[in-house]
Order: sequence, then structure tokens, then C-alpha cells
Amino acid sequence: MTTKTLLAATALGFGLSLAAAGANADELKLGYSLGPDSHYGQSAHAMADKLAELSDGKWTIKEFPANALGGEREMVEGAQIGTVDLVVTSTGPIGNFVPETLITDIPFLFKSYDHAHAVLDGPIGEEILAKFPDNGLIALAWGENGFRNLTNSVRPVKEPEDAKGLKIRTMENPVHMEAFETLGALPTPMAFPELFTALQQGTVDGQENPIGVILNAKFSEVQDYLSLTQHVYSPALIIMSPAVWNDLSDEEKGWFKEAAKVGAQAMRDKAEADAADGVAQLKEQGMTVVEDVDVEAFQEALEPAYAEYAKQFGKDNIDRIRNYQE
Ligand code: EAX
Repeated sequence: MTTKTLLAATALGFGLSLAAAGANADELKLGYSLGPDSHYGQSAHAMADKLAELSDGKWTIKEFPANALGGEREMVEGAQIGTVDLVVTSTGPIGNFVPETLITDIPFLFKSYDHAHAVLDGPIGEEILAKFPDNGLIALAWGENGFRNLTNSVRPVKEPEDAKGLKIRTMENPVHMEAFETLGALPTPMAFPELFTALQQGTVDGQENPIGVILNAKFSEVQDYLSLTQHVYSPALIIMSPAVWNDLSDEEKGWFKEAAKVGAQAMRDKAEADAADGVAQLKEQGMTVVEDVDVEAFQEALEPAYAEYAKQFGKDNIDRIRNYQE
């Protein structure tokens, strides 16, 4: 180490410890996996503003975008042990903590944004959120990642047969893995922070995500084909550490819930805006887009997976979501 870098390192260390010592005790660490201009970023900004407003500046939020606090599973583990205060995350890894969320990850379960919002914001969604405290977590609100679409670098995928043999990165989620295995693809569960490099190096052929994520993570740089499969609605959650929550007054808990609702709405607005205008952007970036995906054939091909889900979650519970009306 040269004297110059040594000095710089010392100054940095000094600066950091000063910052830690001077940190406002009520500044909370919020992590998410995408960039600040993503739907998660919009959500975090809106939530932070609302919380500061409601608490008259008592509670502030410091954002850690782009996996700075680790992948989604790691951030949620951090919330459990109290090293991370707030997380905006997809439900991808959440079933490993709160198994009751897994039912929401079933492919082709939600027909539309309205249907998903009605279920998640209604009694079914509330029942699931109520399971979090038993598992060492607080869930403040349902947000949205969006309908997921398949990308790959091997061939255009229009029919389920086209997906056969493709090595597809899935989230660390058994429901999603079951679906891709049933389609004859080779599901490879992997944390999101590893995904770009895995696509670039060809460790996997493809991945699936909502348009907003594909855009924000710049997957068009490493993927040639996008199929608008819309095969599963991907909910998101705003999660809080019980280490913070348990010490709040009832009034403060109300502020957090209200701020999270505002954050969730901002997330949905941005996710849906990206879905509406993002495909054109991805085309401009050079992706070949398969718009006329044979969605019915995908649903039929997934029948054996549905039989498994019915065994696991109960057909009645699945139908209750599928047929839910406000
Ligand atoms: O939450 O892991 C994933 O593919 C997620 O959709 C992504 O991290 C955004």
C-alpha cells in the first residue's frame, strides 16, 4: 500500500466511524435489488417521503439499492436478525421464510393487475401478512414486481416445446422451479445478484422477470430473445425487522403502515408503466420479441404442476384466489 492510498484508507475509515457515531438513531436502512430509478426505488423514495412527513422528520430512511445489502434472501435474513431494517423484495425467496406466501407464486394464478391487487389487498392477502410475525418478520404491505416474461439467448420461445432443454435461472422458489421442470426446461435457482454474469458467461441460457426488471438490470445486453409469456404474477412485499417494529408505539406503527401503502402504490404504478412502455425500449435495445406466445399451450403443459400445487396447497385454497371477486 502506498502512503497515499494508506492515507486515503485511513481518512475513509475515520469518515465512516464519524458517520456511524453521528448517525441519527432513527435512520433506517432499506435494501432492494434494483437501481434507484426502478419500481423498487420509486417505492422506497415514496415511502421515505411519507414517513418523514408523518413522523415530522423523526424517522428517516437511507436507501441501499442494487443489492448493496446482498440478495433478497440475504436482506430478509438481515431483517430477521436486525441488521437490515426494511426490505423491498419480490416474493421469490419469501416462501423459505413464510411458507404461506408460496401459493401466490403459482403460474397463471392471477388474471390481471386488478385481480392480483384485489386478492392481495383483501382478506386473503391480510391472512398471509399475518403469518409473518410467527416467522420473525413484519410485512407492512404487498407491492408489485409484475408479470414475468422469459428471455434467453438460444432461440425464440413461442410454444412450450421451445423451452425444452433450456437452462433457465429461476428464483430460489420451489413453486417456480416445479413449473420450469414440468415444462422440460432445466431450472437453475440462483440469487439475483449473480444473474447478469451467469447470463453473460452462458452458465444459464435464460431467465424470467417482469419488463421493469429486465430493463433496469440491462438484460438486453446479454439476452437476445424476449417472449411475452406473462407466465406468473410476481408479487412484492415491504418487509420490516421486528427489532425496530417491536419498539414502536401504536402511533408510529400506523405511520409505517401508511407510508408502506404509499410506497406499494408507487411500486405498482412504476411496474405497470414499465410493462406498458418497456417492450418497445427492449426492442430498440436489440431484443427479438415474441409477442404471440401460445399462452394456452403453456397453461396446458403445466397441468402436472397444477396437480402438485393442489396437493401441496389444497385445491380449495387455490380456487379461492383464482375465483376471488371483491
Ligand atoms: O425482485 O430475483 C428476481 O428475479 C426478482 O424478480 C428480482 O430480484 C426483482
